[in-house]
Amino acid sequence: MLRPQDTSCRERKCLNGIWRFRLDPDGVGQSQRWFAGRLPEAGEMAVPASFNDIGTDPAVRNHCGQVWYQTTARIPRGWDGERIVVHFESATHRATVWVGDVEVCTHEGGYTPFEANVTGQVRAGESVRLTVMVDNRLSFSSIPPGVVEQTPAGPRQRYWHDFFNYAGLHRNVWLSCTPTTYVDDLTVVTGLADADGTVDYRVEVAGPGEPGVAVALRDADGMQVATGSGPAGTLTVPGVHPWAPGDGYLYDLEVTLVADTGPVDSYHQSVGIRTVAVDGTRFLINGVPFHFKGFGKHEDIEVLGKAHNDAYLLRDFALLDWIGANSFRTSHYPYAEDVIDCADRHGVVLIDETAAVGLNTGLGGGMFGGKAYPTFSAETIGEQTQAVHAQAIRELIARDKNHPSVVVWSIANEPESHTPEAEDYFRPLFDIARQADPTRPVGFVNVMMAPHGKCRVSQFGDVLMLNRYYGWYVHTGDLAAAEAAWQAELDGWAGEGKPIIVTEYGADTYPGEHSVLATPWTEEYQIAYLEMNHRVFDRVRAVVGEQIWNFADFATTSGIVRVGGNRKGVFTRDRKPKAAAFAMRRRWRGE
Ligand code: BDP
Repeated sequence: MLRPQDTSCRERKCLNGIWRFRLDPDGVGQSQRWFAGRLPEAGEMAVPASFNDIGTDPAVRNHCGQVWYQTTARIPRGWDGERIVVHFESATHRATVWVGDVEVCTHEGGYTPFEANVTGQVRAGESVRLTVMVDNRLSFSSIPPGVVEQTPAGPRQRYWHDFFNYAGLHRNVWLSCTPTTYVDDLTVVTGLADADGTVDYRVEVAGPGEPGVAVALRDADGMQVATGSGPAGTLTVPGVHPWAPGDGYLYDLEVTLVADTGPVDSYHQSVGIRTVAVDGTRFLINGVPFHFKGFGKHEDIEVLGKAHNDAYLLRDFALLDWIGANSFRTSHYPYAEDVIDCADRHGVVLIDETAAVGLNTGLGGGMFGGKAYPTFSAETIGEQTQAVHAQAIRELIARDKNHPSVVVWSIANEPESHTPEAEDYFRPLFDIARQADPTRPVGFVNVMMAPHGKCRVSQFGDVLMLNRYYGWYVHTGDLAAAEAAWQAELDGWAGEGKPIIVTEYGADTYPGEHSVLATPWTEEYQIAYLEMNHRVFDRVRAVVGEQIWNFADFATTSGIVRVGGNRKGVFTRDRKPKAAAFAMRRRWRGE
C-alpha cells in the first residue's frame, strides 16, 4: 500500500478537521446502525488527535471500548472514472469504516495505515458520509497486549507498558484517487560501490491492461541522473551523493506507467542511497562505523496526546540537532510517516519499532496494577497474539522499507525473553522480519530481567539492544555500586561479538529539584547518572550506541512511581531543557 500523493496522475484530499464524535460505552452502535445516518447525539472531536485529553470529562479520558467518528466529504468532480480510496494513516487500536451504509474495511493495530477502495460506493461530485468505529481496548490478542478487567466500578484497561493508552484518529485521513491501472507497490534497495550508487527497484502494477513501466531518477536539483524501464531493474548513479547520518541527501524516483495512449500513472519515491551492515561488533553505514547518539522517544504532547503535529515534529528535530543527537528509536510503536520522512531529509538515523511493547506480565513489580498473569500461555500471549504480532511486523516493514533513515527493525520492546516459551514465540518472528526485508539488521530490545547469560532471544538478533537502569531501578542513588554492576553485565554481553546499542538508560528527574549531593529525582542526579553510564560505555568497545530514556517527559497511567507522568525526559513535556540537556550537548557536540 502506497501513501496517497498528488502527482500528474493522482490527487488526494485531506479530511482532517472537526468530526462528529461520541463514546459507545455499551457497545451498541454497530447493532443500532449508527453509521446509517447522522451520528446520533454526537459531540465534536478534532482529527488528528487522541480523544482523551481534549475535553474535561473523566469518562472520555478513561473510556474503555468503542468510540465513533463521522464526517461528510465531497468527492471532487474531476474524479469520475478514477479509482477512489479512503486512507487512514492510523486508527488506534482497531477500526471499522463505513462509507454511507456500507462497511468498507476493518483494521487491527493502532500505528500502521490501512485503506479501502470505495469506488463502488461513491460518485464524483457527490458527498458521502464516512463513519469510523474505533476501539481502544487491548487484549491478549492485540499488539500491544492488555486485558480489560471487569470491576465493580466498571471495566478497567490494564497493560504492561509505561505510557498512557491514548487512542483515536492520530494521523491524517485522506480521500485519494488513482487511475484504475496504478502503481500498487514499489520497493527500492540501494548500494554503493566506489563513486557509484545503485538503486534496485521493483514496481507492482495493479488493474487492467499491461502498461509499460518507466522510471527516472533525479537528484536534489531535479537533474535526471538515471532512467530505466520494465517493472524491475537496477539504476546506476555515477558520482553518487550518498545519504549519510547528518546528510539527508535524497534523490527522487519517478515511476510512470505508460499505455499506448500515453502515461496512465505517476508515483514519486524519495531515495537515499546508502548501505547498512553489521560487521562483528561494528555497525556500518556506508561502510563507516556508526555510533548511535540520541534517545528513545514517544509521540506524546499536551492536549493532542499521540496525534502527529508538524510544528512539534520540527521542534523536536531542531532540539535533536541542538543537542547533537544523530538518531532515535521509534519507541514503542511505528511513528507517523511524516516523522520518518523528516528523518530521511535530516539525515537522522532510526531504529524502527513495532508496537509489541509489554509482552511481559512480570514487568513493573505491580506498578501496572491488577492480577498476575503468565506472559506466554494458551490463555494469555499465545498463537493468536503471535499471528497479530507477525502482521504488525509485516505492516511496519511494508510501510517503511524504502526509508534510508531506517537502519534496524526492532520487533519488540522488553518482552519476557528468559524462558523457553519466549524462545519459541520469537524464533519465527525474526524469520518473518528477515523475509520481509533481507537488507536490514533485525533485533529486539532486551529487558533487565533477562540479563546476559539468561536471555534466550538475543541469539536471534543481528544487534543487541539493551535497556538498563543501574542507578535507578536497581542500586537507586548508589552510582558506585551501579557502575560496577553495569560494567560486569556489559562485559558479558560484549563477549557475544555483536554490536550493542544501549536503547534505554535514564533517571526520573523533576525539573527544578536540586541538591548539592547527587540525589535521585534532582537535575544533578540525572547528570551524574548519565555520566556514570557514559564511563561504562566508553570502556566497552562493542557499545555502538547510547539512546537515553527519554527525549521528553511523557504521560503514563497513574501510579505511585510516576509524578505527572514519566519524568526521565532530558526535555520536559513542553520541550524545555533540563540541566542534563546541556551536559549531553557537551558530550555529543564536543562543545
Ligand atoms: C522501560 C520501558 C519504558 C519505560 C521505562 C521506564 O521500555 O517504556 O518507560 O522502562 O521505566 O522498562 O521509565
